[in-house]
Amino acid sequence: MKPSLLVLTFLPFVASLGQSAPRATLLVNNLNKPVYLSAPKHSNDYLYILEKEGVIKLYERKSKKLLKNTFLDIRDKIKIQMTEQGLLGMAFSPHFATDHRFYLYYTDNNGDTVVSRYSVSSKIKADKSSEEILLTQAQDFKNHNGGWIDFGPDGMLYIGLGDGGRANDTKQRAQDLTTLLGKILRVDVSSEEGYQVPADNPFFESESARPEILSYGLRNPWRCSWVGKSLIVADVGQNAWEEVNVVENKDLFNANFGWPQREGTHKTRNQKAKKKNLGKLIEPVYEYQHDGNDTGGFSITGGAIYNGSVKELQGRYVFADYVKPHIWSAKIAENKFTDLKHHKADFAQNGKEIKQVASFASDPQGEMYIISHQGQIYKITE
Ligand SMILES: [Ca+2]
Ligand SMILES: [Ca+2]
Repeated sequence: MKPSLLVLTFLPFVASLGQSAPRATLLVNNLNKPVYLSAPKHSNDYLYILEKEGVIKLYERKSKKLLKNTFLDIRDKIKIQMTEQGLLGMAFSPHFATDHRFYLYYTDNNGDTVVSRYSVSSKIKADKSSEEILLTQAQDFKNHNGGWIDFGPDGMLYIGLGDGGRANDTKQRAQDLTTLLGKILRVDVSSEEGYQVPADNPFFESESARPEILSYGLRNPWRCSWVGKSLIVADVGQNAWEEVNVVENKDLFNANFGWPQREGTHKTRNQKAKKKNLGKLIEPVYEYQHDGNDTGGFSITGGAIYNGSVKELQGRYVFADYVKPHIWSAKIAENKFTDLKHHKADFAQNGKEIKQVASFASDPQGEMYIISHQGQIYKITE
């Protein structure tokens, strides 16, 4: 072979080194309706996998195996009558290494929302008897339960609740400041017991609003994530528009995400929705329509900014549609959402798309996982 041909032959290989396509590698199979996973900050030993019916399983990263021992089983506290109910969210204390505490969001035997605090006996065993219920919220209907909880950059616990359920926010909860439904809450859980409302919460001194409320006008925030000091909120639409919002922490205070007067950027015909609040209206940075195209879908699953080892995805927001087998990524910068890419082919398993993506989650090292409600956890790899 002539030297020049040799160079040419190797060029495509060299070029592909810089931008190899992302892949999804199956990590765990045969789970029972997984919805999320989490791990304490800085840890690298286990992934804590949430199964909706109320079990938290442990994936040991070193042995690449699911442990037989379950971390926690609270199936007796949960009764699922509809798919959006169950054990939905988990957040480890930012000081887990010293306080050994974590937080759960679930719907209970009555279908009502519970946010509670637990402590652990060891890294692989939660102390079930340690449960301290921090918050409860009666649910009107079985759907739209939200379920995201996470600590913010300010050390406060943030909690996302849906509007209670059914259609058109029929009970007008999302704009009603006397209920936690349809809201993002912000509370301080750093004390030994209970929680405090931070004095800078917008309704801290109000007598007519719940002081835990930070933002309102949400239909069913199904997965939010922090990027620096901004929160990315994916709100599930009704029958027309799915939306992504990016809001700086300071702008979340008294923010109105628009529901039920708006679905995405569009005015609804919801005549009953007379209740309104005057806070800053948040316009989504992205919305997609209910259709069968590659850019459409029927129920958004919010993701996160990818911070793992695959160069092509770094700094991009990865998200999905639950009903359609779409996984996308896009750039989000200065409130502009650009360069949408479909990863259908990249993440396919033997030619089959990953279906029913319930959540994305990242480990403390930044690698991202795709959680399929059908029972699989995939890791995004090169
Ligand atoms: Ca509900
Ligand atoms: Ca909205």
